[in-house]
Amino acid sequence: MMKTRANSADLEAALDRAGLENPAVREYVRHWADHTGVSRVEVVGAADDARLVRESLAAGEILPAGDGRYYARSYVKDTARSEERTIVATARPRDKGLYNNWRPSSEMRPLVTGLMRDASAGKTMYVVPYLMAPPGSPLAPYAAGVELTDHRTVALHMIRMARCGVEYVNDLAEPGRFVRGVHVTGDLPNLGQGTPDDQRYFVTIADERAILHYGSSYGGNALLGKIAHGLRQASYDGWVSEEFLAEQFMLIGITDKQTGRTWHICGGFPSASGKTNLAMMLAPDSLGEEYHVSFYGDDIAWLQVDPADGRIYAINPEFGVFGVAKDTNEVTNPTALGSVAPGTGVLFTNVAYNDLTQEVWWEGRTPQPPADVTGWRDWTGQLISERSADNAAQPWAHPNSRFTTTLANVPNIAADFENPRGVPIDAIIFGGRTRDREPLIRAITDLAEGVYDGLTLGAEATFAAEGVEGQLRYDPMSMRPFMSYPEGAYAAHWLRIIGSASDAGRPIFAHVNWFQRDPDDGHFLWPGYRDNLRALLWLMRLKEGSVQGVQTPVGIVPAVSELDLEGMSASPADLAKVLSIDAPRWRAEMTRRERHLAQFEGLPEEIWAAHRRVAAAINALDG
Ligand code: GTP
Ligand code: SPV
Ligand code: MN
Repeated sequence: MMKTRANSADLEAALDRAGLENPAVREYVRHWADHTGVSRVEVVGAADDARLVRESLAAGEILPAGDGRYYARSYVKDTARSEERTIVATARPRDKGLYNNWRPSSEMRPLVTGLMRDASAGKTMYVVPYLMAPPGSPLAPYAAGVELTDHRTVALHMIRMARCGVEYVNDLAEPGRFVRGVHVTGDLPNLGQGTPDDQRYFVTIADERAILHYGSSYGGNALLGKIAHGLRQASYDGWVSEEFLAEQFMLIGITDKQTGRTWHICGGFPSASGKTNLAMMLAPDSLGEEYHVSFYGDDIAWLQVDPADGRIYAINPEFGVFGVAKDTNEVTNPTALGSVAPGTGVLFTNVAYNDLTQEVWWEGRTPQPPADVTGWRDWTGQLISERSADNAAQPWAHPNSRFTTTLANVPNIAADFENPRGVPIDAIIFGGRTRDREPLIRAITDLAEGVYDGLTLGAEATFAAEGVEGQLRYDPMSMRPFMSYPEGAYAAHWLRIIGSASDAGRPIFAHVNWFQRDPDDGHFLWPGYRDNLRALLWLMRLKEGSVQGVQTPVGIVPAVSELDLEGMSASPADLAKVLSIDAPRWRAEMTRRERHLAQFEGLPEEIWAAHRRVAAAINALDG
């Protein structure tokens, strides 16, 4: 059957109807509508959400999951970001780093545009104008974008994850200054995912501010505002302009209810290592009278110095949460459950779903899966009751299954989360998912040692990206999958931006680890989740001078007596372990770090000096 192409009169009428006035955006839409061969074009924003939901339900693309909640399955081989297929392309070979999979744009643009030619034939192109910043932010000039997608569910996700509407691009000071994101789903069953014949390409052409993603409709592969723009493009822009940092960071406030003082902390943990959970943390019951944690962001922060007061300010450029479902329950994260309650418009992806009751379930939601399996299907759509014996032990939900909900639904959202200036940062923390060596928390006061600590952040691999779970790998500042320029320059840019804060405005650094385990029985030595607040409160007290901690070669760790442990259960032996420095393990780690850092070209001498200082101090330790 001949598929009709959008004719130019209909296209112009669609743009007019939506009030899309920016001539550069209109030209961009025309070009790609023609190139991808779509049969219709529709401009959508937040105001279209209810209608798009109705249409998606009617088409069976999403299913109802109770009142004002929705469910979708992705294609079975399309369930996580693919790091091997993700590429940063520019015209400058000197932009090549260790992790950014750099390729010349002269090679990548024709390749991907070739794959996209007529690849959306017969489909609708959803034009999604968005802003990755609170409106009026000093960083707004870097935040405008337009995603073109041929997938309606992707548009629904974008509306939840970013501020969407024509108003964000109509009045740009420079009409042509917006990120051009093209998302073409492709023929998912025939893309050879994970084989030598893989057809997928997720390319950010950073020096042209263009994003071309082909071959997926899942998460960061398809929601281009989020990590492709919010992290890869933005970190490149921040570096080239020398104005800001864009990092895979959560952002929270901790308020002392008695004094009203709020501390703001941001920090990076690799994918699926606890950012969302920390940002949604409730104070432990025993501290709930005294402290409140507020949510600003769980995945991305942009940081800039305000010369007016010399402090670092952070914004969350996002408008929603794309959170890991696994292990989310009333005990671990009641806030997350509140944010996906009836009426929130939440979209679940790849969890288990019950056809008859419209309930959803995932591993860790309850200790055991529902006893009555009637109506339950796993994330692939297979009825649990019809599973073969071989598959009986398979999880019902995909380990990277997620929920997508807007920030305003998060029960502990900060009152000032839309403040365009952002919030002043008191501390920057790094945390890996590591089963040994890394103590609960170690504070670092020296700038170069803080940046060095971020560069040597490591974590065990998770299911957020395709790959092997459990293997330790370095993930500098939790940006390894999102790095857009060379690591040496990245370190120098960090030293420059944070170093331009005034002395009084400089944040303290810390490294945290909630995931240390007993080597014998594997239990977590620290209870984690809500109790993590205790470590952060200690850090704030340290910064203010009311506790001293214990100096070690890798930073200051708490004395047990300095941690507020009221109402918490952990054995004295476990506590002692998470607060100690294991000299032999650290010595072995320093050798690995040396090899890791040596791979980075042009690493600033300050970072090497920090490494040598820490290594010498560890060598001087007993044991
Ligand atoms: P991305 O969205 O992939 O960037 O991940 P994230 O860093 O936001 O991770 P998230 O908070 O979603 O946590 C991932 C997994 O770690 C979930 O299954 C959590 O239940 C688990 N987790 C988070 N915090 C803790 C903790 O303090 N202790 C333990 N044991 N597990 C935790
Ligand atoms: C991550 O993998 O770090 C995420 C999810 O936050 S995605 O948007 O798919 O990148
Ligand atoms: Mn993330």
